[in-house]
Amino acid sequence: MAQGSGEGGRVLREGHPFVPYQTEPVTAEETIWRATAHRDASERRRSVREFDRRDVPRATIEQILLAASTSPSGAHRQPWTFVAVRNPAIKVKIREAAEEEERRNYSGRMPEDWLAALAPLGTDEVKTHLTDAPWIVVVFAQKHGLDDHGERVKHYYVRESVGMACGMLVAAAHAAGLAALTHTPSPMAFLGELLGRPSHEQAYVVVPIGFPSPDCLVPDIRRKDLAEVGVFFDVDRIEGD
Ligand code: IYR
Repeated sequence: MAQGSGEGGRVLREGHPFVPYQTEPVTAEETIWRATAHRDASERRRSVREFDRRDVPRATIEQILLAASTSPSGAHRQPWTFVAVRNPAIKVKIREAAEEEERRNYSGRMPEDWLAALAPLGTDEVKTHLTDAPWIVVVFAQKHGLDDHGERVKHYYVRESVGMACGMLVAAAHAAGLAALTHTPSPMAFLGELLGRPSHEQAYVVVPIGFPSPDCLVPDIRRKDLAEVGVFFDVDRIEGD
C-alpha cells in the first residue's frame, strides 16, 4: 500500500519510493497513427555495411547511448557498457583483429550452410565499416556489477537485457538519421583486451555508426509479413468455451 504523498506525488510503497508515471494523453484512435508512423520509420532502417567517412558529433553519439541505456533490464541493473571509439588508430586495431578472426571463419570455421545463408547479404572477411564509419560502439555485457566498495552486485537476465539495449541503440541511431550495423566478429575476446575492459565485462556486439556512403547498396531482401510473425487471440470468446 502507498503511504503518504510527497512532493511531485512521490509515495512510499513498502518503504520504496514510487512516482506517478506521466505520459502525454493519447486516444486509442491516435495510437493507430502513431504506431503506423513508427512502423514506417522502422521499415526504412537497414543494416548498412558501406559507410561515409563523414564525421558525426560526439554529442549525437552521447544521446544515442543514453537512449539505448533507457532499455528495460533485469532488476534495473543496466548491465551494459558502451565503448564509443572514434580514435582512428584503435579502429584500425579493431579492424585488423576482427578481419583476422573472420578470415578463419570464412575459410573453414563456418559450415557450408552458414556460408550459403550469408551469401545473399554479401558479407565477407573484409570489414571496411570498422574503419570507414566515424564511430564504432562496442557493447559489453557485465556479468556482474561492482558497488562503490568494489563488492560484486548480482546482475540478472544479462544477455536478454543487453540484447534489448542493442535494439534500442540501433533504433536510436536510425532516429538520428544515421546508419548502423550489428557486427559480431567471432570470437570477440580481443575487444576486451584492446579496449582495456575488466574481466567481468564480455564483448557482446560491435556497432559501427555513421552516415551511409552515397553509393551504399543494401541486399534486396523482404521482411516477413504480419501473418508470418504474429499470432492473435483477440476474439471475445473461444469456441467451445
Ligand atoms: N561474424 C561474421 C559472419 C556473419 C554472421 C551472421 I549470422 C551475419 O548475419 C552476418 C555475418 C561477419 O561479421 O562477417
